[in-house]
Amino acid sequence: MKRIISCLLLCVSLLNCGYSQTENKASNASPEDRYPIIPRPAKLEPRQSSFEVSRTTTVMAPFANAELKAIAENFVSQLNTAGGLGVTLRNTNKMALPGNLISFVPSTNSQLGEEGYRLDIQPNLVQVEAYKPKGFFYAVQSLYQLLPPEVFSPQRVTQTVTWSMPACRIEDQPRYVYRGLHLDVGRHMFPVAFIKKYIDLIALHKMNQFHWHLTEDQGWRIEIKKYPKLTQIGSMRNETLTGQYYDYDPQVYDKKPYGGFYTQDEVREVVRYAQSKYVNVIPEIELPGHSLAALKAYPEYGCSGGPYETATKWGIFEDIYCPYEKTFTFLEDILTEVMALFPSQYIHIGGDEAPKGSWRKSPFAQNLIQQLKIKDEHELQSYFITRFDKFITSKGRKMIGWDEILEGGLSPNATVMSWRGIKGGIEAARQNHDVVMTPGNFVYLDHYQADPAQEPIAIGGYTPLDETYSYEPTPTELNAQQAKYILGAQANVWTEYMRTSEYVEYMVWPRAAALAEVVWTPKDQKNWTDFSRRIQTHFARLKYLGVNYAPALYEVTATTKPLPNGQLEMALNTKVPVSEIRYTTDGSEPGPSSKKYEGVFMLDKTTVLRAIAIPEKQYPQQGHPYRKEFLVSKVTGKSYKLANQPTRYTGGGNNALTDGKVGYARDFNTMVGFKAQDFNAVFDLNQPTPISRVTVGIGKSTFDNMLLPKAVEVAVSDDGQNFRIVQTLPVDYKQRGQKSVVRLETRFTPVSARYVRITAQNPGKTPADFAKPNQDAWLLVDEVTIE
Ligand code: NAG
Repeated sequence: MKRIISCLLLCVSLLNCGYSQTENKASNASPEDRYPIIPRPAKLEPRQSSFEVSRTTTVMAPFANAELKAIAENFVSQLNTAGGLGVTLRNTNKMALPGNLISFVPSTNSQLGEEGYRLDIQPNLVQVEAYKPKGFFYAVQSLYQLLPPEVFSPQRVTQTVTWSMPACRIEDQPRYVYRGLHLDVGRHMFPVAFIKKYIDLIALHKMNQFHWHLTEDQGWRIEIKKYPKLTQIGSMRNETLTGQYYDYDPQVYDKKPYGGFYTQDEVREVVRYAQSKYVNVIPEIELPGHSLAALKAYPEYGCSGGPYETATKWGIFEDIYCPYEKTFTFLEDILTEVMALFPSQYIHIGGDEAPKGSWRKSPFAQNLIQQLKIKDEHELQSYFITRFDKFITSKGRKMIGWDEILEGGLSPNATVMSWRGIKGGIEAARQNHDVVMTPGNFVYLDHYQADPAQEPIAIGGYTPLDETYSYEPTPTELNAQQAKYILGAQANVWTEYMRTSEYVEYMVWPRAAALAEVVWTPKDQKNWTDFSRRIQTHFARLKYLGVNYAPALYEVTATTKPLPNGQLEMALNTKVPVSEIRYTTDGSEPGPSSKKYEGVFMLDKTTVLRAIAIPEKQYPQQGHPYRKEFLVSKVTGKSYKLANQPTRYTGGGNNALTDGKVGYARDFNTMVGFKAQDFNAVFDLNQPTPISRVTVGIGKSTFDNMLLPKAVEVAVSDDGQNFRIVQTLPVDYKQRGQKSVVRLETRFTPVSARYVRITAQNPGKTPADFAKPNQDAWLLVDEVTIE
C-alpha cells in the first residue's frame, strides 16, 4: 500500500516540478570527467542534461525504515552544510513540495543484493533504488561523487558552485564481497577521531571491512578487563628506533617512552560508528608470534618465563607464546572479551612470522610435540592455531589468519589472508578455504609510491598507484570453482614508519582508492587511463575532507642521455598528462614562474635539477616535487671496462657509472655491486685529457655488509696497457654510522691521460666487531667523475 502511495506522490511531485533545467555545461565532457565516481560503477549509461540541486529540491525517503531515514538525513544535511542549499527532507507518505525530487525507493528486487543500487538521474527526478539500506548508503556515495567535489566541504563553501548532477542511469554492485583496509596501531597509535575518519573514507570508497591490528611486539592497544597489565604495562615501550631499520649502525633510538591504548568504551564507540557506515570491524589479536608486549606484561605465558621487553625496534622476535594450557586459557579469555566487543563474524588471530626457536628450546613444547604425536614445531603451530579455530567456531564466529596458518596443516574452518604473495591464497582456495588477498607487491601501502629519494621513509618496496590499480585478486591459476573462494582483497597499512595520522593518510590515499576500484568494479570496466582522470577530481574531494593524500601521481622523472660531446641530454616525464612542468637548475625551489619544460635540454656541468608538474585540473592541487643531482664531468657518457664482473647489482646498464645518475642511500639499484671482489675499471676518455681529480661514490650500509673500500687507487695510461699510479687513497673501511652514499675524492698533480684506471679494494670480510662479523663484504660503486 505504502508503495502505491509513494508512487502516486512521486507522480504528483513530477507534475509540480520547476522544469527550468539548464544543460550541464560539462555535458560534452568525457565520461570520466562527467561521472568521476570511484570505484567506477558496474554499469553507467550516460545521458544528456542534468539534475539541479537547489532550495526547491526535496529528498523523500520512507521514514518507517529508520536506517533509510538516517541515510537520507545525512545526505540532506551534508548538501545543506556544504552548499547552504536548503534542501528539504520529507517522508515518502507526504506530499512533495513544488520543485524537483530525489526519491529513495526500496526495491523488492533481491537481484540488487545487499550492496547493490540503482540510480536514475533525469532533469527533474532522481530515483534511488536498493534492496537493502547498505545499497542506499552506497547509492548516496555515488550521488556525492556526481556532485561537485565541494559537496564534501565540512562548512559552507564560499565560491560559486553549480550544484548539479549529470543525468545518467547507474546499476551497480560489487565484484567481491570482501573489500578491506587494515591499520596497524601496534607500532604507532592513532586517536579515535582519526580511526573514525579512516572508517569514513573506507565507506566513501564502498569498502566494507576495517581490519584493526590491535596487538604487536611494540605495544598492546586494547583494554582487556581480566588482564589489566596488558595495557598498564604492555601498552608502553621505552623508546623507538629512529630512521629506517638499517639507516644507522649502531641503531639510534629516540629515548622517549611511547604508548597508548583504546579503552573498551572507545572500542565500542568505534564499532558503533563503523556500523553506521556499513563497515565491519575485524579485530586482530596476534598469536603465537608478534606478542612481546603481552609477554612483558605476563611473562608466565612465554617458554623461558622472561623477563621480556616490549620491542623498541621492528622485525621478528624470537619470543612467542608457549603452548601451555594456561596460555590457551589466557588467550581464550582475551578473545572472549574481544568477541563481546566486536560483532564481526571474522576474528583475526594473526599467525604470521612466529619463529620456532623458543619452542625448540622448551622442554615443555618438545614434550607436547611427542604427546601429540606430531612431527615438529610447524605442526605444533598448526595445533596451536586449530585450537583457536575450534574455540572461535564454537562461539559462532569465523577465524581468519595470515597465510602462515597453512603451515603444518590448515585448520578446518579457517579463512586465509594471503600476504606473502598469492601462493598461500591459491593453496587455501584449492583446499576449499575462503581467502582474502593482500599480496605485498600490490597492496602493502607501507611501500614507497614514488622515488624514495623524495619520499618520507617507507619500509621499502615500490608500489606506485598504477601498480595497485593493476592488481587482479583472482589468480589465473584457479579454476572457476576454486575462484569462488576468493572473497576479495585488502590493503595493509603497517605503521613502523608512520608516526602521525597525516603520515598514514599520505601512504594510504590515493592508493586505497585504487584498491577500492579493484575490488568493486567488474574486471572489464577497469581502465587505468580513465581512473587516472577520475582520481584527479577525487583529489579535490580528499582535500575538502582534510585528507593528506599523496600527489605522487604527478611525480616528474628525468631520463638522461649522455651525448658524445660530454653533455647530458635531459628529458622530463610524468605518468599522467599535466598542463606543464617547471624546473630549475640552480638548486632553487621550482614554482609557476620557473623555467617551463618545452622538450629536452642539456646539462654541461654537475647540476641539481628540481622540477614540479602543474596538474591539468583546475582544483587546488599541488604537484610532487622532484629533486636530483646529476654529475657531469669529463667521463660522462664515456665507456669503461670492468676487470671483475658485478654480482647481482648491475646498475641497470653498460654505462651505469658514467650516465650522470647518482644512487641514493635507500635505493642501491643504480649502483654496481661486487661481492668479496675488488672494483677495477678502465675508463676511456677517447683522447689525452688533462685531469687532476677523480671521485667515486660508494654505497655504504654496514648492516647489509656493504662497506667502504680499503683503498682507492687511480692510475693513468696513454695506451691502455701500461699504467702509472697517480694517487692512492687509504680509506677507513671500518667506519659504520649512517647508511649513505659516500663520495670518495682523490686529487693529484695534473696529468694528461687518455685511460684512467680506478681500483677500489674490497675489504674482503666484515670486521669482527660488526653486526654480522666475518661475512663477505660488498662493494657498491656509484657514479664516477673525472676532471
Ligand atoms: C610483515 C609483517 C608485519 C610487518 C610488515 C611490514 C605481515 C602479515 N607481517 O613482515 O608485521 O609490519 O610485513 O611490511 O605483514
